[in-house]
Parts: sequence; structure tokens; C-alpha cells
Amino acid sequence: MKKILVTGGAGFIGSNFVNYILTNRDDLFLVNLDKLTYAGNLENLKEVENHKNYSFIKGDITNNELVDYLFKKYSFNYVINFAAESHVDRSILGSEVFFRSNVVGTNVLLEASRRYGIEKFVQISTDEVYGSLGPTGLFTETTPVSPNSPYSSSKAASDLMALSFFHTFGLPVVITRCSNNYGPFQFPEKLIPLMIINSLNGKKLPVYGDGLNVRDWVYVIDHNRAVEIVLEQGKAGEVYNIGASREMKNINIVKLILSKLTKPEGLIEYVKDRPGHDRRYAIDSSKIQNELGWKPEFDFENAINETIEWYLKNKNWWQGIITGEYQKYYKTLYGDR
Ligand code: NAD
Ligand code: TDX
Repeated sequence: MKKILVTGGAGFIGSNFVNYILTNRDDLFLVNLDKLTYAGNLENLKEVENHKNYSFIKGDITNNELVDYLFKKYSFNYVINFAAESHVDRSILGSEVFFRSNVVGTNVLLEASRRYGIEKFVQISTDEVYGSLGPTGLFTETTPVSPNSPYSSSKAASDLMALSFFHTFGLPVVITRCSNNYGPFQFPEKLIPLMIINSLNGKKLPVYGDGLNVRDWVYVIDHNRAVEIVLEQGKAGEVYNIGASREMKNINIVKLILSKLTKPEGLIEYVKDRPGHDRRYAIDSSKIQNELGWKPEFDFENAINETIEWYLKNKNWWQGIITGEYQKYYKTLYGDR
């Protein structure tokens, strides 16, 4: 049985990955190392918490001693590093923890992987490292890295650190760069869950700037299927873009959510733009499609409906989140609206 260290497995994408792998595979043992920041939630893992091929460790990837202990104890075959501070707006409010978790944390995992030896290190990165596109064109793996936010620059730094471990030490590192994800268990600071929940609560929907910024959306399970394929077939030292070619203007996503929930467009409120707001992201995923045989399976219309349904059926999940700390964050970012 191959053993995988999955970091950040209590967050949105990581918990979907853990649930997906434990449901579909019986040849992999997962150790989930997660600090349980505001974004980590063990409720996401209720279905698998007692699974025989699963173990949860609460801890920080920047903790050298803990990481060393886990590598010694489990002799991991693979590392998949999902753990990160992931929200652009929070990185604008304060960048230090982004540097610590995303850059220093990745470095601690790379050093341990080098010391103990592993078969593959998958660094989960983002299309945001490429910066912003004009009205045309797509990010390819050879697009120069040119991040604009403290979040994306911390992700770019960790990518480069990871690639340097391949070039310098021969560590089998693979980088994935995915576009915007949506699906169950996404923390309601991100566009889609925020707009669903505010609509349901009759609150204003804060759209930044003119609402015409473009994001390229992929369903979280398609992303995780790609990660599984990269884990097994990805070539060391390579970068793979992941995306479903589903570009949408923000305002159109917001209007779509309102219409599915039969709520009035009057809830939309244009607010001050995000500082340094990237205008457009769009991913060319032909490399992973041609070389590794992955392609997206979920179409946007069905998967967004299922996602909205999930938030309707799981009110307890998000009602437990949007209290206390969340309210403080919300007020800092959006004021009293
Ligand atoms: P998330 O914020 O929902 O979850 C992050 C998880 O990492 C949380 O469970 C948190 O507790 C954990 N974590 C944070 N710092 C940690 C630390 N120092 N030690 C251990 N655990 C720590 O994020 P997400 O949206 O699931 O994103 C997961 C990964 O995918 C990130 O690396 C992110 O950059 C990348 N990514 C996200 C998207 C997206 O659309 N959400 C798109 C492309 C790439
Ligand atoms: O209240 C809002 N109003 C608004 O107009 C929020 C939260 C967002 N937006 C806009 C900003 C973006 O143009 O919606 C778009 C999407 O915003 P986010 O959900 O914050 O995502 P984004 O900034 O695009 O980054 C996401 O995709 C890439 C993830 O958060 C990152 O972790 C990932 O790397």
C-alpha cells in the first residue's frame, strides 16, 4: 500500500480530494496533516474519519520536528501539498502568514522529502502565478510567472522553490496550476459560496469594480481527478495547467446564482475594486490533456446547479462557519453592508 502525505486535507480542495480517493481507491493510505486554520474543517471529512486507510494529524507544515517525525513514522511514497493560505483578499489585509505557510511550509516539506526520499512531490499551485491576461490569449505552462497579489507571489515563490529541488537535488517534483475551483465545502469567503449564502440570507452581493473581471471555472472533482493522474503519471520537473475552458465574467456568475435561487438582481451592490485586481484568467490545459489523458468530465451548467443544491442542503455546514471570526473578517472587508 502506497502512503501519501496530504497536507491541507481539511480545506476545500484537499477534503474533496481525501473523500474522492478514499471512496474510489483501496490501494492508497492517506495521512492528512492540517493546521485547522479558519479554513480547515473536520466536518468536511465526516464520511471518512474512521476509514482504515486514513489518519488525521492536526499540525503545521512549518513545524520541522513534526514533519520529520511523520516522515520517519510513515515512510511516505508521495507528498501532495494542498496546504496554503488561499484567499487573495486576506493576503491584502495581511501577507505574513501567506509567506510563512505557503513558502516556508513548502520548503519544510521539500527538505523532509529530500532527506527521506520520496517517489513524487505534487505541489498544488494556481493559475494566479501567471498574473493577468488581456481580453485574449491563454496561460500555458511556458507563460512567464508574474504574480500580482501577496497570495499569488507566495504561491509563485513556493513553485520556484519546489522546481529548484528538482533541478538541484533531483527530487521528483511536479507542479499543477489550476484555475478557479467550485463545488461542495468551499469556504464562504470565495465568490461562488459567498454569493449563494448572501442571496439566501437576503444580504447584498458585493461585486468588485465593474464586475467584468473574468475567471475560468473548473469543478473541484475534475481538479482532483487531474491531481490523481499527475500523482501517478506526471513527469518530474514538469508543470501541468488544469482548467475546463469555462470563462465567466464575475457579474454573470452572480446573476446566474440569483436566478437559480429566484432572488432579485437588486441585491447586487458594486463595491470598491480589489486592489491590484487581476482582470482575466484563462487556462490552456492541452498539455495535461495530450500527455496524461485527463479531460474535464463535469459541465458547468450541471455542476453549478449541484453546487448550489449542496449549499441549500447543507445549511448547517455554512451556518456554523459564518459566525464569530467570519463576521469580524466580513466587516473588515465589506463594512456594514
Ligand atoms: P482552503 O483555504 O480551503 O484550505 C487550505 C487548507 O490548508 C485548510 O484546511 C488549512 O487549515 C490548511 N492550512 C493552511 N495553512 C496550513 C499550515 N501552515 N499547515 C497545515 N495546514 C495548513 O484552500 P483551497 O481552496 O482548498 O486550496 C487548496 C490549494 O489549492 C491551495 O494550495 C491553493 O493555493 C490551491 N488552489 C486553489 C484554487 C481555488 O480555486 N480554491 C485554485 C487553484 C489552486
Ligand atoms: O466579494 C467578492 N466580490 C467579487 O467581485 C469576492 C470574494 C470576489 N469577487 C471577485 C474577485 C475575483 O475576480 O470574484 C472573482 C473570484 O474571486 P475569489 O473567489 O476570491 O477567487 P480568486 O481571487 O480568483 O482566486 C481563486 O482562484 C485561484 C482562489 O481563491 C485561489 O486560491 C486560487 O488560487
